[in-house]
Amino acid sequence: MTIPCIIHADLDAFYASVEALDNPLLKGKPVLVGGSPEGRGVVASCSYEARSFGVRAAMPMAQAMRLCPHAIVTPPRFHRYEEMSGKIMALFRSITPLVEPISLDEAFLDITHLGERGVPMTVVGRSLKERVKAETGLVISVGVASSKSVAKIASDACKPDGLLVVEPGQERAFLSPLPVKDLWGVGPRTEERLRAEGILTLGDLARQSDAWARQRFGKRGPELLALSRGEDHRPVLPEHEAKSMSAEVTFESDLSDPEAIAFQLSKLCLRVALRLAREGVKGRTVTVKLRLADFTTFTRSLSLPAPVSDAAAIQRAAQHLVSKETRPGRRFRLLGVGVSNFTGEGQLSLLES
Ligand code: TTP
Ligand code: MG
Repeated sequence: MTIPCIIHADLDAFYASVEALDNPLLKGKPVLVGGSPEGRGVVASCSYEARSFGVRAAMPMAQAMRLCPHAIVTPPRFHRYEEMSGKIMALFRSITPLVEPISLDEAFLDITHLGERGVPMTVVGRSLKERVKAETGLVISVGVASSKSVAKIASDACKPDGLLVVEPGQERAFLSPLPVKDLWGVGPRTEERLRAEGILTLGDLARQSDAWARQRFGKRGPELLALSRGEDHRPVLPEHEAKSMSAEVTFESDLSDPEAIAFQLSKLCLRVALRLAREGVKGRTVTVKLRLADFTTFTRSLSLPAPVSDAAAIQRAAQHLVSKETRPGRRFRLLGVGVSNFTGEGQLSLLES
């Protein structure tokens, strides 16, 4: 029987690393990416230098600055992160078509075909890390294992700049000493409930019976038990079909003038219409994405009576949504337009491709 070989790759301090890549003055320094310390901003990403002062993601920026007063704070540049993410995912896909992106900076890769050919997993992992570094300048941590769950825990455990291969048969020994919160799907509440039962490590959990787990956590209980034992048969699912098509733009300087916004919107609608035409699909839902000067981001959607694909129709709907959000003094950093809820002849070919 073939043993699956799965990689979980995750960029180290993604946003902060991209900032240091683009501005070498930030290299080796505590860097915080997020909202301003004066406002109610939080840390989205922090360099490992900042982490040594106790700074963590999702911490209020003001608190992070108290812990690390000499940190350099920079606002996020989502466009740039999306661009880098695209490069990394393309690089992953050059190794295997079976790539399942989980977020901008992490993905599962099914490399069972390389394992079958006898390529050692440490060699695959090391060469993946080297290629990412050489082609993008960024650093990834890589976990390799026989399942998604174990690979993900392995990459988390070896950060930063790590490579950890859990050999087949060693899953349970690897997981056993780790705290239960390291398991995907165990949040603070489940952790607390397990602690109340005296269960602190994955080894403690792995020793329980299915009946015990079902009684306490319902259907999810036995699933958690299986994961704690390193049993996970979920396949790596590459993205097959586009479910929406969108375009967005981050402005050089924030926009508040309704006419200037309408002009930008018209350009975005044209881009989306071109992409829909290329795929031969129409969509019934038009969505706009808006990001304010303070980084508050939200979307507004409208479902139309009939599917549309032409720029003018998309623009009418998008403009209607945006007009409700523009008001004097409100400044926008980013504008996006998307069409989804596809129907039409093209849909079949899209699904097949
Ligand atoms: P993570 O991979 O969780 O964090 P990271 O890449 O900054 O650091 P590491 O993986 O080395 O622990 O998230 C990826 C990006 O997602 C991160 O750079 C910024 C963004 N993000 C937020 O915006 N808010 C958050 O609370 C978290 C956790 C991440
Ligand atoms: Mg990361």
